[in-house]
Amino acid sequence: MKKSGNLYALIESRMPRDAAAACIDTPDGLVYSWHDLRCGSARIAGWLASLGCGRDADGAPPRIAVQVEKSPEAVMLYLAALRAGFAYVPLNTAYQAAEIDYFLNDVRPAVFVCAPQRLAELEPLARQAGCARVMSLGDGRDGTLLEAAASFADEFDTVPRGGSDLAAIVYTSGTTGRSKGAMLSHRNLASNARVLDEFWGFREEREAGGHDVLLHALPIFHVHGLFVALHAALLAGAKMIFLPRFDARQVIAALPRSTVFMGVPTYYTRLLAEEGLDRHVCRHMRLFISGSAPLLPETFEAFRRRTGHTILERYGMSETVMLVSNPYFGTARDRIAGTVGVPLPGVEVRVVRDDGSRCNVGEIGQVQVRGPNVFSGYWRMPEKTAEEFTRDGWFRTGDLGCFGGDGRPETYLSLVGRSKDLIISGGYNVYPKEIEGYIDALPGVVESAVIGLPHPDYGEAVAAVVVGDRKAPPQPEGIVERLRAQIAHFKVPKRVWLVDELPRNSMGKVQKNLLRERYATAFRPA
Ligand code: MLC
Repeated sequence: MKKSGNLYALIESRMPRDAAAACIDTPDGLVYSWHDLRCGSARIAGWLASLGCGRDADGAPPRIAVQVEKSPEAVMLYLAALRAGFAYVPLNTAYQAAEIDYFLNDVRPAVFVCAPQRLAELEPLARQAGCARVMSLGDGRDGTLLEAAASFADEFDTVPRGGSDLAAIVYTSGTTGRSKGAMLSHRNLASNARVLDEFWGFREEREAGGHDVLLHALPIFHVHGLFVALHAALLAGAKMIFLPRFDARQVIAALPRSTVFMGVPTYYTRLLAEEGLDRHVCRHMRLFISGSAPLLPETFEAFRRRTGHTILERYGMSETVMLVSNPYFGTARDRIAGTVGVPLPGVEVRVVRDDGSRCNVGEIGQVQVRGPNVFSGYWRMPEKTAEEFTRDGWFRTGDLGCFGGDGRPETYLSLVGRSKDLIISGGYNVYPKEIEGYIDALPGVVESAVIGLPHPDYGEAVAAVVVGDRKAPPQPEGIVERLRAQIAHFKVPKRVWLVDELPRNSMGKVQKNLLRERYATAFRPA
């Protein structure tokens, strides 16, 4: 029989022989075994399969959109979606109704699962978007989904899928203001998970008889927490200490029982702010990984001094999962601050000039990527997809960088900026264009410019410079209040300034660089 390309088949093949072994530990003392994970996901997959949802006319598998709090049952739901052949669409728990409405109308899911307390608000939106089944799942093993799944068998024959079949759609905010769904296949996810298993030493640890324990503190609605951290643990057959959210003290309390930790730079700066972080609590750790935003060399150095551990920085994005990483094997000196490391095995990365020719060592250009990890395109946006790929099949990441330079090895990539206007706040991507659209629609606003400014906690924070109507100007507090009623709070500017006009160049383009200079020290004093 041909081997299924379903990612779950790979995950299942790696589960420890001892199915009673612990797979997930929660802070409230619950322990889920691998057997629990398999049976729980089988029951939900059984329920999903019983709905009889087929593919769309264009061959797209049915979608399941999910906006739930982090819990072991949410992991089961993700695995169940893979097993039943659905494409999984995770949604940030911070999204408000208008944002959810957009995603549901764009992705047209057959099933929508949300938190029990949001069911009354979101169910009508989902129904209007043509969604036949709206269920709830809480973080205390509550909600209608588990009730519905309870009567299904705890065995399920995973639906065979080809490697190129769609496994997940991850929404990334759009440069034009409209979010785009990055389509990831079973092969994209499986190839990346296999590569990381080797590259970050999980395999070596396993084969040497070690027992990795992943301290999982990331949200599971983004690539980092879902596909990088979760897949790493599942493929390694490693236990996870599963924290519902990042809390620096809770992480420090769990570190002595852990071997691997993954986080965004904000996690590391917050850990460093705690006295309890020292070499002793890290004594069983073998690896700290950072990604999703630039890690400042100060943080890298301070962490090394305090804990004796050298953070491994890597580079990824929703469209490509992981593409470049500092090495795990070798000496600590091989992990170089200010670089994101070398292309992962099987992944090709190039830095090119505007005319497409390759840059020299140390020369800054556009970073492009090709490989089995790279997504196939944006959900039902063929023009956008075409724009983001070169004719010879390389994906334009939108990041600017260089190989080598400043005495660094020429195989190491450093990122130095972005060609797309993007803010990364605490590891969340925020596209100024989207926020400007909301601000410009407010009464009394003539126009606005949204910028990212250095911030001690979030790395960058969202801020807005607004030109108001001279006769009836808006108040900055009023703008913030109105935005908070409409969009996820992490996207709402932390500061708003009213100005008479925005600086423009001779072409009429707003000079955001001048605004970033003018307000540079607003959050982070010089
Ligand atoms: C929360 N808030 C933020 C924020 N997170 N504001 C700006 N930026 C952020 N990142 C705001 C909330 O809106 C809220 O505002 C207030 O802070 C408190 O909310 P909270 O949920 O209690 O916040 P906190 O626990 O402090 O969260 C901060 C954080 C979190 C850093 C722990 O943002 C986080 O876990 N970030 C990780 C993001 C992540 O996983 N990124 C991976 C993307 S994948 P108010 O006004 O309501 O009080 C990717 C690809 C790759 O990029 O390579 O990995």
